[in-house]
Amino acid sequence: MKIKILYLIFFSLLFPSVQQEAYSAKKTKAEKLTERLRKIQKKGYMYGHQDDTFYGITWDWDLNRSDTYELVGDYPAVMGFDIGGIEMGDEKNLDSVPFIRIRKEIVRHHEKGGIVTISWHPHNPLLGTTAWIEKDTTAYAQAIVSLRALRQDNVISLIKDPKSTVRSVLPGGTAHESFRVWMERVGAFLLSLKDKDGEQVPLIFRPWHENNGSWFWWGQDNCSDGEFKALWNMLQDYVSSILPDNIIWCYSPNLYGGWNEKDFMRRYPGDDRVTLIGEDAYQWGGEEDFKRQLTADLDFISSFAQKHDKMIAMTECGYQNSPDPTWWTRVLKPVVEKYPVCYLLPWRNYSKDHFGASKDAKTAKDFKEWYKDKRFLFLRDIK
Ligand code: BMA
Repeated sequence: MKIKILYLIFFSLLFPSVQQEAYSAKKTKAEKLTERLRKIQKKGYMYGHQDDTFYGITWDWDLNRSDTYELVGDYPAVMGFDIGGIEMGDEKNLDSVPFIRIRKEIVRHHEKGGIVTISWHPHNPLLGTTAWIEKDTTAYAQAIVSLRALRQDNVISLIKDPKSTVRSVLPGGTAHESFRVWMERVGAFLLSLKDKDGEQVPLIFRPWHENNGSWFWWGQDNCSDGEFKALWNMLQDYVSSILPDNIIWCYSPNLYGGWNEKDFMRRYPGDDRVTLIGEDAYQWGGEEDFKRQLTADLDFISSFAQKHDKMIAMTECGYQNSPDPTWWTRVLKPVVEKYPVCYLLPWRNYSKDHFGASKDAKTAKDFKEWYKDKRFLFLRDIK
């Protein structure tokens, strides 16, 4: 045994590349992806886009099309996909994209050298309505009417309390068992993401996003901090039990306008549970407000990330149908450039409502200007 060890040491000293190889073979896919992101981050920041190859401003469902490619001649380095609907066993996601196609594009983007990120907008597990609280009013009212007819007063009082949904899926809750089935469906889909060699696709998973707002059933006013963390852990522990190797977990609250340690830590899942800290930051109102809030948040998040050895990204962003032709280079670029942002990912270009770059957007020329910047990275730049 001793001789064997000495022999190994001798050889690895002689051939450091062998040592290197043995070491990198031991790393998980998630660790390799993390290292890759860190390397890329030193070169610049990547462009990402949600649903890039499914539809654009003037087209739907064509194969081999991309608003990004048609504008700048390259694909986004990061592509975002949403699996909302998988929990119901649906064939299509909440935005009508067939899961078969989502799987194909994920694998394709990975095989081309791109980076994949997945979000999940699950239905309300207690009411069966959508992930959004405010969109639920009709369905909610209907549910109450039918429950009254059935004299199910105890269920009515349960669903009237917005805090009951997260509670119901936690262990011991009324919807826990059915939610386990939902998690299994998520797990089965993630498990099915394999490349042509049968290898699991490495990916960034970003559940329970924008949780500091209250528009989703897992949002700020709809569960306690402890319940939120229990929800996070339950999903992460389950998914990690079947896929321990290939997933980077990303925590991405919404634009806050001035995080501080106390507010941020309230729902932060913990250093051992998160690799990437994202923020979803759209400009909905005035430009000055947006810049001020985003700067304040990135100030905090970037220094928090540095202290906690994490990376940061703008996991959703954009200005819907920007009427301002110079929004990219005048508003977003100067803020992004000040921070070690790994990628920025404008949301989808669906019908007439678009967030990402496109030749059909008013901002086309401006985006092409930004594209020329060597630090702005697309698929070819990260291969
Ligand atoms: C939201 C909107 C919705 C969509 C959801 C998931 O921001 O774009 O229309 O269903 O994302 O993609």
